[in-house]
Amino acid sequence: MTRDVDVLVIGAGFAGLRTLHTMRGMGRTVAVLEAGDGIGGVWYWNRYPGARCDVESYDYSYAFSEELQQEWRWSERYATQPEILRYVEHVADRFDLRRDVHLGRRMTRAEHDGSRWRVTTETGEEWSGRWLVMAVGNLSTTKAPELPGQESFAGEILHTARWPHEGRDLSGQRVGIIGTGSSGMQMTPVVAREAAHLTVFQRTPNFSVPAANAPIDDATDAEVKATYAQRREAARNSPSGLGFVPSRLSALDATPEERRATYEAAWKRLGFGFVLAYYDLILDQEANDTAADFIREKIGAQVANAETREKLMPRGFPFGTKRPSVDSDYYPTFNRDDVTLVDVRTDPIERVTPTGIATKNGHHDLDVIVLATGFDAMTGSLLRPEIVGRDGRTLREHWSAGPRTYLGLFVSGFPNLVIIAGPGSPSLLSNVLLSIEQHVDWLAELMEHVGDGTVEATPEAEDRWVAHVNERAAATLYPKARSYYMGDEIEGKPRVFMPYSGGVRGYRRILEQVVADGYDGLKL
Ligand code: NA7
Repeated sequence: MTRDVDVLVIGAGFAGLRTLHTMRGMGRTVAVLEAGDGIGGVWYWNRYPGARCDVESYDYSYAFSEELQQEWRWSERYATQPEILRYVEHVADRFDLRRDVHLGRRMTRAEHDGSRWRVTTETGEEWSGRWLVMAVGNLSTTKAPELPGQESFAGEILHTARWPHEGRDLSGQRVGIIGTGSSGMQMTPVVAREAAHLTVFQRTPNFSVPAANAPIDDATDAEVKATYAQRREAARNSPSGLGFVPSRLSALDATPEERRATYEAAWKRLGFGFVLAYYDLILDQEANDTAADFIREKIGAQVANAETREKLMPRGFPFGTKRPSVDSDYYPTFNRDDVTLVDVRTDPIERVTPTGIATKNGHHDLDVIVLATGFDAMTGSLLRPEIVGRDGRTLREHWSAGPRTYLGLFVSGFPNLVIIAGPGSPSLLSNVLLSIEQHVDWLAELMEHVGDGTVEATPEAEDRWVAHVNERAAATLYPKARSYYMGDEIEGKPRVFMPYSGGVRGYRRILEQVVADGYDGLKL
């Protein structure tokens, strides 16, 4: 038996739940299919010790309900995973969302039959919807390298994004962490405090800036809430969707003393926003070098041992072009006697043994190996199921040379298929929660406009948009780094810059213009 709804949403994270709430409010029938056994998406799965958001809590939260944002009390500047999951659960209950969320349903196939999307789940259920909204997240399909000999390991191998729900006590254990992206960097200090010994296997040292995390006191909370509307408006008008005012100054126009003062202030306070300390840090190599030098100096000052310090130095790519981490005490952790750093570029992992990891230069005894190796970013969860559009063409075929979208939302040949915060939109380069809400609101308006009609991007509009996304990226330093923005995280993945780098504000103007031009680029 097929269950029919108007809007079929895939994924019950922040994007899927917001889509459900809004579309239901418009009188549409909605069903959300979620692979996991709980809601929350990335915050349901990523339960490793130390997991936290790198966007401030007040910005990484829904803006659609004034009551919600007034009544929820965040405890820290950067919320931990358990707190964010509690928030998601609260939202689901408060807006009665759960009755339309169907857990444990992984979509394996979707085919457009000329008027509806026919969806099959792993459990063999069939669903259909006039609209298919992919709210699957940018970092949700995990990447776990197959290490030679890993089946022989007598201990446990865990992935940060598939952490056991009952938790895992690491006290007294010898732990190895492979990977030093945000997950590895967040985990390292927390695990070091607990474990008997920690070995960090690093491939590329990345830039990281301090989170300057702190509890939120009542006065701050009251102040933010009294002016929340302005904060949200500032975020919508910013390049990244973060709630502070970005600089309009060039790093190269400042004197060395002025620059240092700016960087010192940014270092203490801005977290991820350090990238915006000057507007040209991501556009100009010389400007970028001034920030990169400053950060290297700061990293160096935190690490006592000269050899370890050198291994931790990010070099060879501009600051910010590979997503920087926002850390709490990552670097000083390497001053501990019970923490070892292995640089796998000079001392590569050769194999996993029953008792640990053998590298070229030695053996590391381990009870637990943690893969903090990240994700098949941006396209992984969109290409894993088979999605078949008009004329039997699959999304995999259509995207064989990299993702192709119009506005990051639509794909030509795939009527009424919508991707929330997809490739070609600000997505991972923005406060993704703000980008999600922007997409859902814009989509709601479009759906009101077309009623029972169909929407599809024209091939010309898609070509134009892909060219525009590439042109914007080419004007930045992003392509200079090997990063998941460029598809470098997976061998053989087409090397194209996937998010839209024109900024949240610029992108919003484009969306507004598309509407003003009668939904230019869309066949209605
Ligand atoms: P990331 O940022 O993709 O980091 C993955 C890390 O794992 C990175 O340091 C990789 O090194 C390393 N890695 C991946 N494969 C290997 C192998 N085979 N051997 C050694 N090291 C490897 O994922 P995260 O989960 O940390 O963070 C994801 C996002 O979550 C983050 O950007 C924030 O937006 C929040 P590499 O750099 O590829 O050399």
